Amino acid sequence: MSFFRGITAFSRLRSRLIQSSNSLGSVRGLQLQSSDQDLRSQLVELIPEQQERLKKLKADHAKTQLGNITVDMVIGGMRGMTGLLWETSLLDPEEGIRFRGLSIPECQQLLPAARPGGEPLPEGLFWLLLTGKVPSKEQVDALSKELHIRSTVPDHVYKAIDALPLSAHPMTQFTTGVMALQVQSQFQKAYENGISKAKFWEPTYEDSLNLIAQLPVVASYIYRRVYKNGLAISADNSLDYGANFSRMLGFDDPKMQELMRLYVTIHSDHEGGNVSAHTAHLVASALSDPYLSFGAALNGLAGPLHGLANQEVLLWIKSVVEECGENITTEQLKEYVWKTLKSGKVVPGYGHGVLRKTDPRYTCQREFALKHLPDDPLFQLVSKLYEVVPSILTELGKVKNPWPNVDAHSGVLLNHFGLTEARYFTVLFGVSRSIGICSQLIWDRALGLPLERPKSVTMAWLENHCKKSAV
Ligand code: NMX
Ligand code: MLT
Repeated sequence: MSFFRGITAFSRLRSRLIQSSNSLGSVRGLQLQSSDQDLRSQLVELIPEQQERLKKLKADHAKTQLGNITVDMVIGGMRGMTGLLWETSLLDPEEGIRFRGLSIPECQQLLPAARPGGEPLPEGLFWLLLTGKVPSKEQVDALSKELHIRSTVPDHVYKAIDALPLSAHPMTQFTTGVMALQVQSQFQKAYENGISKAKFWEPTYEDSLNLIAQLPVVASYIYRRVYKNGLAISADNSLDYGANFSRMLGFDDPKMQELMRLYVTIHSDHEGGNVSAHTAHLVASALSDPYLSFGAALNGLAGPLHGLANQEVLLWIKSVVEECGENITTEQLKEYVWKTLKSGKVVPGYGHGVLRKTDPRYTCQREFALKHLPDDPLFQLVSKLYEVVPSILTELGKVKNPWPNVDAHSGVLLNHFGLTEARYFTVLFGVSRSIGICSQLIWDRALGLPLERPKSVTMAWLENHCKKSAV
């Protein structure tokens, strides 16, 4: 154990020395530059017009109805109840997610890529979510550089993670790392120093960029700590966000870099009502800083009905292979699915709270697999499941969406390139989700959105209300 800790400490120091060669002073330099290349300057221009837009909406339509609230919405997890303002993306039940109006295929076509015709750079998606504009390659490259400059993780963060046993779930280690990062919150300091409400968005922006920049470093530290004997790999500042994350995890294959770019792009945002985004938005409405809010979001993401489903899917697929072998017949597969359902479990990766068709995030991962790993046996099993599961879930009679979601596919792609440790998968989801959540948190503060505090009622209140309504 002490040998292990020795290696960890040495490699950690090495990676930190490389990171700290970037001075924080140059971040300020970048931010002060007012040019098209600078994300912050774009926000400075956009914020007043969006504030006016919200003011007008309030003045003209404050009492316009958005539908009726029914009892089943109150006791059924608020499904179908419109109750949140979330600017960065919108989910259509049939068509799937649009990021600032762009579908996933449109993002793949329009956002800058590292290679011609390649997958979008997640930095470009971040720019799009934050500003509503498609950035140029130069703008994205400048943002990549800025994120590198901001990526130095303080020493105490590694120590906080190291205090946990190696057996702690990677998501527990990740949330611990995020809470340790919170010590550097500029929002918290500014609030303590009496910052005016009109300026709240500025330290929120700083915290958000620092958090997004540092998460891959923390996440890969956890991966290397748990699965690779603590041998950390240093960042390469010449690489983009996705490729550098892949490198720090230990994967240099250009196809894996492309997968990471796609993965981080498509998991980033799914409008505001999903558990992680909603949690962050709620917590941030109390003026908790982005670290506190995102830490809370991660705890929701770690649940098996939400982000942990990607772990569950690969473990379940591997259990199918273990029991029935790789050349499983359709009949055997049907039997296995029924066995899962009859034992009171869900089929992971299928179903959704809002979607009513196949998730386009599933479809684009399938296209990636067809292009890069068509013969992978687990990919072929995922394809077979697509033929078998929806009709069984439909037969069950109660499942509103029998089609696959994003998590049904992600694990087999990572597994193909050597990232086989299913328990780690939700951490990757978390790194990506920071991009959507932080983009919206900046707008929450820029628009001055209030404390979130819906009304709750008791069963007795509902019974009385229904009795009175029936008269
Ligand atoms: N397997 C078995 N039963 C299911 C499934 C499934 N994949 N999906 C829904 N059901 C059941 C659900 O448990 C509920 O049963 P009961 O009335 O006995 O409680 C019934 O069908 C109705 O549920 P829905 O209204 O269709 O779904 P809901 O909106 O409540 O839940 C999920 C949505 C995503 C939680 C649910 O579909 C599920 O548990 N899926 C499997 C887990 C999963 O893949 N989660 C990842 C979602 C995406 N993400 O990344 O967050
Ligand atoms: C997500 O990406 O957050 C999931 O698909 C869950 C959801 O949208 O409710």
